[in-house]
Amino acid sequence: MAKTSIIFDLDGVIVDTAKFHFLAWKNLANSIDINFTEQENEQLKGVSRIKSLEKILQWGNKKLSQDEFDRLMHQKNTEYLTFVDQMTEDDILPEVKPTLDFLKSKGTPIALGSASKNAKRILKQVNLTHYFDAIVDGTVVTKAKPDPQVFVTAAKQLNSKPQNCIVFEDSVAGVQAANAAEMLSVGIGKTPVLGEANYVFSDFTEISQNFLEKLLNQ
Ligand code: B16
Ligand code: MG
Repeated sequence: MAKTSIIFDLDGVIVDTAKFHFLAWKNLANSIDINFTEQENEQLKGVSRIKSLEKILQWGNKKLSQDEFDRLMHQKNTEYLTFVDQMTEDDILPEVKPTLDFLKSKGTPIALGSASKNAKRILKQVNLTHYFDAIVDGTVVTKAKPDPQVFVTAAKQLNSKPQNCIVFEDSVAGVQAANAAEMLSVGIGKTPVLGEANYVFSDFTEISQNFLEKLLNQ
């Protein structure tokens, strides 16, 4: 039987950096007189930095020169990184580390599939880098989720066929990307939002070793 590989999204699955993205985007939007709510932030989950700023400008009905656009992207990321650089292992979401330990103990190939250009910095900050056999992030991918590129690339790097990969994702676009890659998708979040996933759990405290074992053996 072919070995099952697991691909983890980062933000919202391994760590909750969404709250830092929200603060940094809110400050930036407010600085150019655009109101920015938590509901709007939901729509930025899994979305690249460029696309996020494009959406915020659209909501605020604003057009900017390329120079100004680049300057604001840089400003947002600088503020975001001040939060990231204060993260510790305590910021790893509940039961994620035991899950990684369990998968390692079974010899499961593990990859990261994230839209973030800061993914490696975040994994290092919370001491999780050594769990990953492949890291595919926003510095590598050219097509944003829901395009399957990020997960297809991760599978290739693990020498796995897509049909043997399972993706853990918290965003709608990410679940769609996993489905488009013909991988089994496990949504982390709320069922009404992630209804397209094969399975949905609120978080890793709801995922038993029994269930993981079944996934690995199917
Ligand atoms: P950066 P994921 C995504 O991470 C975030 O969900 C999304 O809100 C963010 O805009 C994107 O990364 C890009 O992040 O600005 O750090 O390059 O969920 O794909 O791990
Ligand atoms: Mg995510």
